[in-house]
Amino acid sequence: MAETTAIPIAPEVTLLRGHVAPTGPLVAAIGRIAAQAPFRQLSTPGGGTMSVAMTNCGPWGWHSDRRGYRYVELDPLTGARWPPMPAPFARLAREAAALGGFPGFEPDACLVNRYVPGAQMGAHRDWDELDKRFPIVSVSIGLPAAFLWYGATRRGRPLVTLVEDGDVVVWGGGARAGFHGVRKLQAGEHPATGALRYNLTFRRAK
Ligand code: MD3
Ligand code: FE
Repeated sequence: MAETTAIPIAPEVTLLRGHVAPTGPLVAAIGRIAAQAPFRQLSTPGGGTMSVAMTNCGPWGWHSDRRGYRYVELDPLTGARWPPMPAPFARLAREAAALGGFPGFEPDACLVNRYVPGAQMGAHRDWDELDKRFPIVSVSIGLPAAFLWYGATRRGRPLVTLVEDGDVVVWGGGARAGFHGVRKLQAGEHPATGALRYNLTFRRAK
């Protein structure tokens, strides 16, 4: 959708509202990924369990356990490589990054997050990637959620942006180091996903 409006929500953070429509094909592709690499709730170094369930596709997958956060080539659950990144995923990430001001983005990792009502993501920054010059592209699917943007520190009141099915957020440059999170998902029904929200996070890990 080349006609998408690019809405700057913070310096070097761009919201492409409704960029993906319909999202049904993405949901179908997520189903095929999860058939090979099931969703799981990861442990954190602090000993907690994340409320968001995750899986990955592409050469590198993000993983967390008692030992820390890192990218792995093999799914620790199955011992197999992560499912390949579907060509339409890579194309979507590349085109969205360009619209957000970051041409030439070739992701090698796609983290798939699955939120049930009550699931949330606390303030953090994405910092496990080797080269911080690459942007990050996030695609929201299904139930709406409140994105929280804290910026340079996790203190203070975040900027709140409601993200809905088909919305894409691109951030890079100085915003690459920004703290962000997702507010607790509210219950609801969405035609594409039922009672769920998915988020695809495209990154260049290595
Ligand atoms: C830009 N995932 O997996 S993308 C992650 O919805 C992660 O699952 C989030 O953060 C998710 O590491 C969202 C990141 C994000 C969050 C809030 C923002 C980007 C933002 C708020 C404003 C601008
Ligand atoms: Fe993040």
